[in-house]
Amino acid sequence: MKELDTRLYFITDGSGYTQEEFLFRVEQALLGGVTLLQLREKEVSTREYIDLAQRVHRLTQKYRVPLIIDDRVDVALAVDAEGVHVGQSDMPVFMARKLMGDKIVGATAKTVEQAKDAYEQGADYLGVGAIYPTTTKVKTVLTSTDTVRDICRAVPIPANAIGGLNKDNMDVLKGIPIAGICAVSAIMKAENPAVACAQLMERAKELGLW
Ligand code: TZP
Ligand code: MG
Repeated sequence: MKELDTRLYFITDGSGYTQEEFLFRVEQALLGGVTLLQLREKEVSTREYIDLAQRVHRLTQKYRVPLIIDDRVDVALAVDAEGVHVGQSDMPVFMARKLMGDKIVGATAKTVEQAKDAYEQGADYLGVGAIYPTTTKVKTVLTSTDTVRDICRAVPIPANAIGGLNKDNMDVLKGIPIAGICAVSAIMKAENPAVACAQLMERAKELGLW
């Protein structure tokens, strides 16, 4: 299994920000201690996605944080990102694995069956959720914390909880052997992303999440 620190997995959403503001927030989050970063931009052209991914990659390299590209294996390979994340309606995990070689391949799982399937196809980690309703652009259904626990027990790879999580509602994860949490809004929309990251880490520590 890969050495992968998924404790504080920041997923981007640049909507509403200029590129300058966006990159500033990404760097603040890196300074705040995110351990893994996913570029997830839905409404940009391929050229813009590559351009942005290169800029973000320069930042993640500076802070030695692996960069994961959402959905787009071609973009991940083009910018030599450290990995890709595929959802249930994206490229199947085994194909992404074949194309990505030894790089990181993450997958979304909402059920134990999907989790086992992703693991067997070669996923390195799982994103499990949504734990809470989310306003981040995503078509998703809620996943119970019991399912999160069952998934953690069913597969040997790290599983992260995702969806509507913030420092004030993470307590529902207490006692569940997740490897980390994923957050978009709690970091992206925070007044100060660096402070928000530090607070998320602090709260996770208080709750003994990892
Ligand atoms: N997958 C399940 S929920 C979600 C994704 C990408 C969005 C999470 O965003 P937020 O803002 O942390 O709720
Ligand atoms: Mg996707």
